[in-house]
Amino acid sequence: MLNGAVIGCGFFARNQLHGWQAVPGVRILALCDRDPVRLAETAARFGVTRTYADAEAMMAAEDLDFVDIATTVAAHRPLVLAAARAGLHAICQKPFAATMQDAREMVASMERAGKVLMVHENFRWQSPVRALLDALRDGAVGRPFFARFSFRSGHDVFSGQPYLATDPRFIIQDLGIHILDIARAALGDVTRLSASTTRINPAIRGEDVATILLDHASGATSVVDCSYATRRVPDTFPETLIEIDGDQGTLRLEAGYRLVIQRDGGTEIRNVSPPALPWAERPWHNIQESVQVIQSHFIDCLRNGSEPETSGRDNLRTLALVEAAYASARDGSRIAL
Ligand code: NAD
Ligand code: 89V
Repeated sequence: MLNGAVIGCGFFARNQLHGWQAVPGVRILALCDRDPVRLAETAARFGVTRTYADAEAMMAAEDLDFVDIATTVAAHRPLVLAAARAGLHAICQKPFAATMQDAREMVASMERAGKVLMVHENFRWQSPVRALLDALRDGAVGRPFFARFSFRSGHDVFSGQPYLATDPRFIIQDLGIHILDIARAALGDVTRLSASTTRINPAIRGEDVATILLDHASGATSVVDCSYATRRVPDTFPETLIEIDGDQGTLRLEAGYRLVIQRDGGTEIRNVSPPALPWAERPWHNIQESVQVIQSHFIDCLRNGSEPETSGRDNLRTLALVEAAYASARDGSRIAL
């Protein structure tokens, strides 16, 4: 049995707590939040009796194997460093760190401690995205030379996550980070990038539209386009729509979780809808299922000693794309990675 604790009992943590209940051989022993009301409510809802306001006190007092950090980004660095000092494995929510320097320090501290660090970068673990990646890796379209990774919605994300309306950075840091990570998972690392951003919603502080052009080391080009200002019916939140052109055919992940593979004059259409887990709420069920999938991956890695696909070290490259996109949008430059 592996013992874990969840730090941060806010909007998203309930998905992580539901997820843990379904991962065999794991038990969440303790919860931590600085907010006593959220802590008590979450403890009661998930039947966790051991609760703490202070994460380091919890790490010292409990017999833990890992911590699951579900706070917003400002607390990620101190909590990962504390986990390293306590000799615990850690999962940390995205965005992994506020700066590249912090991120490198977090990765180095866990490597020195000899502990596993995974970033909760769950979009590439969504089962529809996974179906597309599997088809691509199986050679369904040959060598990919172009792709578009698109997330456009008018869904009200601010009511559940009010900080998204007030943070100076919005869509690239919160959502684009996931889509850039999917682009990396599909086409590999990026050598050059340029980006344009704008803000359509006058009631928020950061950018809510971003268009990013990527050159991949493989020679492929891709576009990552994100918007929370798009009025469309039906709204596709929270689907990432993907098109990939290869030298042998095309792959499309279309609205409604339809995977379309065209090759040699033929068309194959697969329904790759994610299962709606018993605790899930539509339309979030796609994201919610991926939480359970990424948690299972983390536990598999702890058991077999392998590095998670979305490890802290891997995530440095996704985070670098976020930083480069903001830099490019600021001054119009094309950035070499
Ligand atoms: P939230 O503000 O609702 O919850 C964060 C909680 O952490 C709060 O209750 C706060 O009191 C607590 N906290 C902060 N610092 C702490 C500390 N040092 N010690 C103990 N408790 C502390 O935030 P949220 O919307 O749940 O988002 C949390 C993270 O999850 C963010 O980084 C967000 O980007 C990410 N997120 C990820 C996904 C995904 O699909 N991967 C979806 C939504 C949110
Ligand atoms: O996944 C996320 O990080 C969320 C949302 C899908 C709303 O952008 O914040």
